[in-house]
Amino acid sequence: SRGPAAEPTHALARGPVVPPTRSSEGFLREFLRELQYGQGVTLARSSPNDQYLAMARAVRHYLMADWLETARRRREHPAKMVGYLSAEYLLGRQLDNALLATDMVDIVQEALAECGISLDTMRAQEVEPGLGNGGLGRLAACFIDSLATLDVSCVGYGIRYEYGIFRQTFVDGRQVEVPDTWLSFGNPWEFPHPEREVEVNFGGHTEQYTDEDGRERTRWIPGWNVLGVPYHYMVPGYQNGVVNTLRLWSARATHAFDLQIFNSGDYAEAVRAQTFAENITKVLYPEDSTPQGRELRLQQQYFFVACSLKDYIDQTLPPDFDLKRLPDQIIFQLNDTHPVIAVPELMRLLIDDKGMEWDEAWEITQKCFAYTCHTLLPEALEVWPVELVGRLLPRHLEIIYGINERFLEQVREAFPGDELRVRRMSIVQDHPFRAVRMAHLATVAGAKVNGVAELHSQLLRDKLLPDFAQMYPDKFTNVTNGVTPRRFVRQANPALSELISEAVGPGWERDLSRLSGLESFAEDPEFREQFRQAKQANKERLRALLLVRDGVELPEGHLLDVMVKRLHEYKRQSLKLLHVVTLYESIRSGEVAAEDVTPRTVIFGAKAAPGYHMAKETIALINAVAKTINADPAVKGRLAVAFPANYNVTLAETLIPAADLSEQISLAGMEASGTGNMKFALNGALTVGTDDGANVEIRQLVGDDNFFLFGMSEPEVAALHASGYVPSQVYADNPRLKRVIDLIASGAFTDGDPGRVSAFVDDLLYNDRFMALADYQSYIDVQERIDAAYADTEAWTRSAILNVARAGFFSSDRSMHDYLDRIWGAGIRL
Ligand code: Z16
Repeated sequence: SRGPAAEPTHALARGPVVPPTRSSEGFLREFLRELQYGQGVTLARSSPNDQYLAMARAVRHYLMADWLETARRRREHPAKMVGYLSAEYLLGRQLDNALLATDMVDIVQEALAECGISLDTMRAQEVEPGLGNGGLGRLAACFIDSLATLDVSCVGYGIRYEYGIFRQTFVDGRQVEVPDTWLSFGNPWEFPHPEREVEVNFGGHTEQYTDEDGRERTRWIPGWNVLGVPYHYMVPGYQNGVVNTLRLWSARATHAFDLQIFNSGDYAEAVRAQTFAENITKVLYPEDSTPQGRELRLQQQYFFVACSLKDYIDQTLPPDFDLKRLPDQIIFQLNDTHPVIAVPELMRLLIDDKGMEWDEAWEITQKCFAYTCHTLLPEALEVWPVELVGRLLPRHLEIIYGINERFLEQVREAFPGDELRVRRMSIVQDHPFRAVRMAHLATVAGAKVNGVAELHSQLLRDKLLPDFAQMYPDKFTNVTNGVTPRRFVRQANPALSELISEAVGPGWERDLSRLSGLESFAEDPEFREQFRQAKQANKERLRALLLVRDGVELPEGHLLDVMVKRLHEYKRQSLKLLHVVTLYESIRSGEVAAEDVTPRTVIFGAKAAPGYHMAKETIALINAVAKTINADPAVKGRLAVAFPANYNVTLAETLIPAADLSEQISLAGMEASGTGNMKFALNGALTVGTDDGANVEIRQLVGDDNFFLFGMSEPEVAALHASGYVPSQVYADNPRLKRVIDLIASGAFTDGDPGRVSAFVDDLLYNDRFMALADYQSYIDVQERIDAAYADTEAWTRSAILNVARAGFFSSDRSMHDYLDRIWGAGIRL
């Protein structure tokens, strides 16, 4: 039961939650109380960490009344809720976000100044929660931000990894991973709720039994279990008094387990069991766009969805709730296949725990889930070996078989005699090994299936899941990704934000379509000058950061050319590197005079999955090339390469606003959407890109004159594949490309050692799965056009402003409206 034992008698105890006074003195009081009573130190004796923790908690106070009020409102006026199920949330730092949401920056700055503390020092204390890999995790963070800003009822469910995405370091230019100990200095942004723990079962077997009503039923006799403890995070809307909740689960050993072993007298065994249980949420799998088929990962997936469903059904819904009405109350959005085991889990809950019949349970389940696919790489779709699922989740495997049997019956009915189709569509594959295809399960169970950009959704229908699109044409839809303008424009780019506010008036952060009001300012020379000054200020900010962060000294006055994203072959950092070496080689060989070259600094940022060999080779080569180029007086002042280690959300916030050129050069048909591409355009960088993912929509919106398109289109890629692609032929036929590859292969960048580059070079020449060589000449040509275009400062600035003016579509608020219209449906209150 909740609440006090007796009615409170004092007025203070009855009254509503009173937020602290919104003034610098009010904040100072909260801060000092937290410092003295919370941290137990005086200001004079406090460390920067003490100060940071105290001030973060003080900021938290200003959100608390809204959080409690939002929760009360949602309880008392229950509307349909979005349960966002995601194994990753790449949140980025929380302090600035909270200050912006509460509009407290000035107040806090003033209060801290009275204590001799700088807000920037406090900002720098925070270690960002890196509970995600890249695009997918950051998208989840943007979406929950937007839902709070739109006042949509949403709970984000996920995993509180003790170690997030690894910290990347370079040793002799090679990537070395260091654990991300983000919790080691304390986390002021989380609220543990051990009293809301839930039990999660694993292993064991199933058995048939006859219940009191004489019905034949199945029950699961688990082999072991763990506890899930929820940690709550505030998700504030933008200055609207709404605070939603992110609920991340942490694994603990069960008490029963402890006690049992303790009673057996084996203390060491009891501690081992504890460690075993807590391993489940120990670490984030550092894979982006490629699945890791490890047992612990399936444990993580089941762990967090089982916790989330149980929490929702048993703790969030009223006790007497009629589960037939579940689809009126909740839609679970499946962020990729990672949470798809929630489908058989809901079936199990409804049938085994709540006593429902299969057909009724299935009807409900099909209305409660929708699935977002984020990839096109066939090997990136998760499959779980039947043997593993059967051992870890025997009841779920039975249910999956049950779903599949009924589904395949429908396929046979719709397409009689087409057994090949049946095999293609089956949720359970036989070859190359027996396994559950999670994307098929999600597609069969989901009320809707969406891709993340127009092109991606089309290819999803036509290439990845064509049989399903044919059978369920109405299931498939598109929602183009978006990014939150609060973090990625307002917070990351104060200089540009001020200009925007002056031009279009305040409030654009909430309605990004209003950026179109900038359109006419592109023709105003004075505005263009101010725009350039803002870009310049951002470059200086980046310069200062890279100097202290990485000891890197950026040259001044250069075109800043930025490629930041996970290291993946399909994204083609290799192609960018070929361009860099081409520039270098053409100056060195005297083909072009150094003074005729547009000065350019190329910045890379990329983490490689620790087990991804080719990606790590590429990182080593980028660092080797950078070292050579930066030390060569022949190109000094004309070409520089920087590769700051450990690209993350925090670095992105300084890097993206400073960029002139955004590199989005994946092989067409490979990048589902991209979201970095949107952040750059919104910050006034021009894109050089292929016709891939959301680049297509960016180009359509900003216009061909303000976008540098190059490379094959997706149909051209398919045609080249079909006709047989021979990269070594491309190399042999293009003298310039040959010179560049030969230079790399000679060891010119690796102290004369060709052995250190042979894996990279051999792959390009004899494999080149993502056709970097096929797009090479087109890429070099477009980069030459870029050099010329950048020299025309006024025209470049006009294009940059038009990028900002025309990119308002890429707000994640718009994405949320699309989910509401196309997927989540009526019942969700706006
Ligand atoms: C991921 O970050 C993405 C796809 C995926 O299957 C798995 C992970 Cl961890 C990315 C896509 O590669 C990217 O194109 C897209 O913009 C992003 O997800 C968000 O949809």
